Amino acid sequence: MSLKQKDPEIYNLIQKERRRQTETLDLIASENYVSKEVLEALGSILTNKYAEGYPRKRYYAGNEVIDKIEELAIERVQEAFGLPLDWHVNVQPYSGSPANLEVYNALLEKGDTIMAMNLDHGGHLTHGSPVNFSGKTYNFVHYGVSNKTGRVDYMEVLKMADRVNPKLILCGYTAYPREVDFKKFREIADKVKAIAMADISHIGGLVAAGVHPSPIPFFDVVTTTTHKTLRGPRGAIIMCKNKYATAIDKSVFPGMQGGPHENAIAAIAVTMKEVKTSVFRKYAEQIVKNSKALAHSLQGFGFKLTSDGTDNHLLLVDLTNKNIGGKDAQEVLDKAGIATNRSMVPFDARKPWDPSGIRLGTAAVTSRGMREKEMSKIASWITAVITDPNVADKVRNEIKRFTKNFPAPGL
Ligand code: DSN
Repeated sequence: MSLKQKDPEIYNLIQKERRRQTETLDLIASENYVSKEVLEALGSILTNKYAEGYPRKRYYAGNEVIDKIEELAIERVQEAFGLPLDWHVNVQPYSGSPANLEVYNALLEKGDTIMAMNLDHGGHLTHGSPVNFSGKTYNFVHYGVSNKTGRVDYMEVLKMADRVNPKLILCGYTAYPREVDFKKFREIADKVKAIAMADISHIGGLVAAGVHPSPIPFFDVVTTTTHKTLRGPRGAIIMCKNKYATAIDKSVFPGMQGGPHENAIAAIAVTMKEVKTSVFRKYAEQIVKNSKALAHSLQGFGFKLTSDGTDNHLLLVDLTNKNIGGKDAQEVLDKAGIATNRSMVPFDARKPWDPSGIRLGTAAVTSRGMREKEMSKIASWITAVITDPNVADKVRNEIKRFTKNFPAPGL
């Protein structure tokens, strides 16, 4: 029996969501469309299997095939990220938040000092927010961006590191539009003998494709989710130098997780095969071209961007000169068929529930084959809707017609 026959309620809701994803523009910087092959692996019978442990050392019977799948996923991650031989991979974290907590749990004691980016300047909840387990357990000290350039001020980071003597320096952002100088972070970490950890969840696909510099030559531990620019299933990977491998593996299982989701791990393997292709490299290059084109067009329409532009897949629009807050902007754009998310901007005078900015990303629309020309069209729709919210319904109809020419993968 099909899902449609057996559970029409859920089937119909999935169809409704499919329609929404098809007929709207997804500019949420952390979202993407997976291929139908990734979906196939994710929806496979692998979800039936318990495989607590690691390949060749499981606590349940019947894992011969599962071992091969997990080993293949690990091998493909090594190839996709060009990992040196003395690096180790764990593909079991359920998602980015557990992956980060698993690394802290492996390498730190409660109360240890970690330096990370301020959440309001583009950090993440698991980078020491006081409402998150990370902030409640460790002593996070936050650096931010310069109020002049909107970029990380490496001199300030160095001074802070000297002052607070962190055990770990974390470099990784959810709303930072500029290239990260991983070498500089390494130099700072070396000066204070800290572990250097990068969370490349947002830029993972750009790093694997060589479109953004990689932290791997300089860092000790790297985490990434697999569903943003990497365009894979929801999940995460921890990559680390061999000397941290045992502690990290133990922290993932049995420390913080039980049975790994082997259907997701198979889908990660499929993703990594896609990532290693020249088609993916071109895709990653186009993401950045599209981001720059969108930034350029929006600036032409008078929008202010933090750091004055972008080097990666995202841009952060500061709406303070536009007579609209981030919450209302997100809502009216959503009504017009443009999905974005509101975001704090550095030194924001407003609060997270209704901040001054919106964050835009080009990974998903680039997956639909859109290019620079389409970015300028999108910028003019954004401008029209922000200037006069009454045009939202008209724009929604235009976007519905427009998206027909750009079928989304997997839909
Ligand atoms: N929620 C993700 C994002 O939107 O950036 C990060 O976890």
